[in-house]
Amino acid sequence: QFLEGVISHPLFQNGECTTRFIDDTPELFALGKRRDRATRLLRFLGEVMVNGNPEMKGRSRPKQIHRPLPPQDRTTPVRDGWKQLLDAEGPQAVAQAMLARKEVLVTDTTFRDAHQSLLATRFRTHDMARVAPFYARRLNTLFSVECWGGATFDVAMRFLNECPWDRLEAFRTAMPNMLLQMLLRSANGVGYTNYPDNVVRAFVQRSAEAGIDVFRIFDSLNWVENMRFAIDAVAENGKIAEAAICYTGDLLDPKRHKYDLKYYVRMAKELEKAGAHILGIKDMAGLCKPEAARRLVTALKQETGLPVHFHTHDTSGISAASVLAAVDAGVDAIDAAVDSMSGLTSQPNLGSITAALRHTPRDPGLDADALRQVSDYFEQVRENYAPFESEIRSGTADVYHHEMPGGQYTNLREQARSLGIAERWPEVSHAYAEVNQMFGDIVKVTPSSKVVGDMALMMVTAGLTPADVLDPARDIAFPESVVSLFRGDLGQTEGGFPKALQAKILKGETPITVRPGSVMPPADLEVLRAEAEKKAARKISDSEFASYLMYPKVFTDYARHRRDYGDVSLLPTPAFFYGMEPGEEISIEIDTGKSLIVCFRALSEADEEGLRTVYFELNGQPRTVKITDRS
Ligand code: 3PY
Ligand code: ZN
Repeated sequence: QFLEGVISHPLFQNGECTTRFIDDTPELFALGKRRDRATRLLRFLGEVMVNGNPEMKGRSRPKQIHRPLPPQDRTTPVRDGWKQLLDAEGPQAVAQAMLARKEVLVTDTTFRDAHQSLLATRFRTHDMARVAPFYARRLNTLFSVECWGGATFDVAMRFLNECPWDRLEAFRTAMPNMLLQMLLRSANGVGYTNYPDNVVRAFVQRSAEAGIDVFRIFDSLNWVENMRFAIDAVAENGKIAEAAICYTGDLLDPKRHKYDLKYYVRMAKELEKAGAHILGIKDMAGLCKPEAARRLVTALKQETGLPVHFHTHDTSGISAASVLAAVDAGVDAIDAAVDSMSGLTSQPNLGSITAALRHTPRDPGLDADALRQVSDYFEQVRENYAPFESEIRSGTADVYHHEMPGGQYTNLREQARSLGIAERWPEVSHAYAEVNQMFGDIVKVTPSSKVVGDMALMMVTAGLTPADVLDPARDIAFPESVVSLFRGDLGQTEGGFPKALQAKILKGETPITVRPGSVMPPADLEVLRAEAEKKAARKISDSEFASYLMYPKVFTDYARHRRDYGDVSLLPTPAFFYGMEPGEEISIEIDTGKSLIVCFRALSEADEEGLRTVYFELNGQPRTVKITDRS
């Protein structure tokens, strides 16, 4: 390709080149680099057209594929917002401004929790980044855009072959006036296990530098000891530490004493002392009924001096009532998802909540027309992800029985499906509730929820009852995640682990009762970086190193994919998942203002070596790639 560039260069063709031609003509290298990027992307498209995107295996193609156009507004200026207040005056000033405001503030969760909970976290950067500039102009009065962390980090690399940091950079550039929010699992970072303190610190620092403003920090067992370190790290970076209390059980039920109002107030006070700027109520399963929300918000507002931010899921179908009750009780901020991405296991409906509050003293004052346009856009976007939809059609009161987080519900159903027990879902969800009781009624949210899910699946597939599991005479092969939980690797549960079950699971091993980070040796960052670079076969950036620290294997696989196929996040979603139709043309913006125009022409039959030729036009020039047919 480089030679092609030399030969086709006008100076070369006119015979005007000297011996310094190559040294003096840097665009030859740029051209080569661009061609190389194009070749790799064509190879990826060819693979999808011949063998399918591996992500689509076992899933059916949507009935209709859309080419959604994001709403545009080039006239409304990008006005300063909460981001500028944070940058100029710091997190305390943001907290004070929240408390001083009469109108309720709103966080839009569409870019993170909504698709995590509805579509197995599969939204690609391409579909979100395109609408982000519209947010900056027309939805700039949102308190924040939750767009990063949680499961998005892992899924971006593992299944979408995207760099999560590139995604963050795209959001940061497009929304310079808005607070970008992430979900941080305290010592579990954005992973499923406790990391050494220096890894958590490095991760928080890199996230802050890369553009995160609000860190919603929670611990999967509500163990404040595990949250302090993350809260400190966020504050050290001048960002907002929203420390979240995970809501579980039912504080209205006089028979359930463990998670009562006193429990939540005690935890809130500990978090306030630990340096939180905002208190989050993280109702990850959507269990917080309207009256519970009213009492909880009232108590937290009375007992602490912090702004309170309410997050819930609509699994039951009545979470909007809880949000409105929280607003009535004086909550400072609420979470919702744009209409077409709301409801069921996702957040309640942003447009409807805003409409319900219009002409009331707490009217959030959002632009209804802009919300409608964004919702229309995401309606089409969502249809392109139809293979990832779950089959849930309605809200269900069953959630009060199993207490499964919205983000886990669809995943666990999918796991049950892959184990061939899809039709036994009611048994799985019942087993989940039984496991929770066996484990001592614990908080269930990533990663503790995964442990409960692993155990429930094991019991259903092995035909075990709780009595079998607890029977001292019966040998049980507990999943590794269960052993780890009872060893204390994720921290301590409220009221402690049930002793007899713990002894059975640990088989004589002594559990830890201190903060796991306090006994874990610090990671040797230099050695790990060298290891990461060796595996990636190149130098890596600080961000990529942070990815490696969270997910060594996933990052290594992602780096290999990137080397072989380039930056596939640039491809439009239909082409990425489903390939292209003959005659179809797509534009791929590889750099600001620089696009490749790719047209798919035809696909040959396999030759005797099993190779198929994919015929493209790249910027009007014919190009072919040969792909092994693995069918
Ligand atoms: C996550 O940790 O990803 C969650 O969304 C928990 O609710
Ligand atoms: Zn959530």
